[in-house]
Amino acid sequence: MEFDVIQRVSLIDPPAAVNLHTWHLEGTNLVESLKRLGDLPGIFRDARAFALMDPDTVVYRVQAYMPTTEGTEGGLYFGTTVIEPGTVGGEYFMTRGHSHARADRAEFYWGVKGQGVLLLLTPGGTIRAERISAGSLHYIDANTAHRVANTGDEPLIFGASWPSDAGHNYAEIASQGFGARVVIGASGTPEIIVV
Ligand code: M6P
Ligand code: ZN
Repeated sequence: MEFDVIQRVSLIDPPAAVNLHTWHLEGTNLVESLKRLGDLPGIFRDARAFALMDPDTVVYRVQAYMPTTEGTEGGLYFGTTVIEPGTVGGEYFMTRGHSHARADRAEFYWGVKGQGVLLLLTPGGTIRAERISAGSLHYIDANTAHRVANTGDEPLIFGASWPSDAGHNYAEIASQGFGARVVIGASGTPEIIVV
């Protein structure tokens, strides 16, 4: 069979790719950040234990594929976060945690590898916690602050996708805290304590 060719569309490779083993992103428009303990003062409860640890210790890395300018309405971003295993005085390594600058923007997280906890906090002060493991899918509702702790003994990898006009609001959590902490409990397993 023959087609009448009006125009040929060239077939190209997309500008970015995800390595499905490591979830490392490759390509263009990638933004990367690395957080060491020294970048996270005041996040963990035990300030004494924190002060005794090496501030150069890597806590987590983020890679984000940002194909549109930050603030663009209607766009999407895609990210991968790897949190190292460890604790500060028995409190698991975790992300800084944030709400969205445009608070009415939602987000997806999903577990790739390892074990963790997603803490969720509503403006009314309701705290929820979801278990993260390979394949877990987490819908972070609008107006909900979110933070992830690695509760396992290997790196925790999770993916994320959020609107390009969501932005980050770190001030809210910095001033009022998260209301809950993920710690090693008496039995040696993760416990969520309200503080
Ligand atoms: C996910 C996304 C990012 C976020 C990152 C680390 O990849 O939610 O927007 O930056 O986690 O979280 P935080 O910014 O709270 O340190
Ligand atoms: Zn977010």
